[in-house]
Amino acid sequence: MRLRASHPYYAQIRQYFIDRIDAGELRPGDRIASERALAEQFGVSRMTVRHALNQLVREGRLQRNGTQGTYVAQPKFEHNAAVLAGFTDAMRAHGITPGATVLRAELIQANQRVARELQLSAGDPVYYVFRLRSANGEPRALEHSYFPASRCPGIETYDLERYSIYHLLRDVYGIQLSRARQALEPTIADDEEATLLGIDPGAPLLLIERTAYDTGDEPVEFARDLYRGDRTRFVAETSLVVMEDEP
Ligand code: 16G
Repeated sequence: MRLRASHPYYAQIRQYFIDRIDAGELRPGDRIASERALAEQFGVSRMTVRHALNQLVREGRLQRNGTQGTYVAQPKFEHNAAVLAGFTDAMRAHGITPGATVLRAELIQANQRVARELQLSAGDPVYYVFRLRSANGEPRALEHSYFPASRCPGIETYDLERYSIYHLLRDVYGIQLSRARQALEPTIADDEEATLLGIDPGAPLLLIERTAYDTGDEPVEFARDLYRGDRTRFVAETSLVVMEDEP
């Protein structure tokens, strides 16, 4: 492939790999040639090749395997944003083993934001659970969840690395979730988030804020979840809503 002088070289190399992956010529698990070989092939510096490959890694198109090389990544996991499911059930539905590491689980006082989402007063007691979630052992997401303490007393005494919180809400506390409001926005990993998720600081994350309601339409969870942008897509199916014409 000849690079055009009018466009940044790294961007053309990035596009070259995207086109070959989309065409199925490069498949998940295929090894990419070395930086040196690619630099020679394209007639550019190794720095330029590295710039393109780094971007493809951040985007989840390629994956590095330690010092062993760079490979075409597996497709991103697709979360169905239109279905109200917990992490455990969403993973199991795809034959993936979910994991949880509890980083914090404690009774705290709701701040203004948490109180507003849970229809409480600031200072009211809420359980705060901070978990690192994994899929087949690979870090995927950081979850900050808040639950009104009055609805699930003692939830922090359960082994939250073993049990799904949504299962505990249903089976122990008799809470049936019925709907959730979710907002998605892009953000980037800070140093601590990057270390926990095994990605570079500044790598893209999807922030999902979710307020989940029970069948009585009472809010029972407010969550701020950070999903790895290189491994996750959220998909929602929509249908046409016919609007009345303005008179
Ligand atoms: C999902 C929810 C999160 C909930 C968790 C429960 C989203 C964006 N977030 O990650 O709010 O706390 O599931 O998972 O869907 P669990 O039932 O496995 O504990």
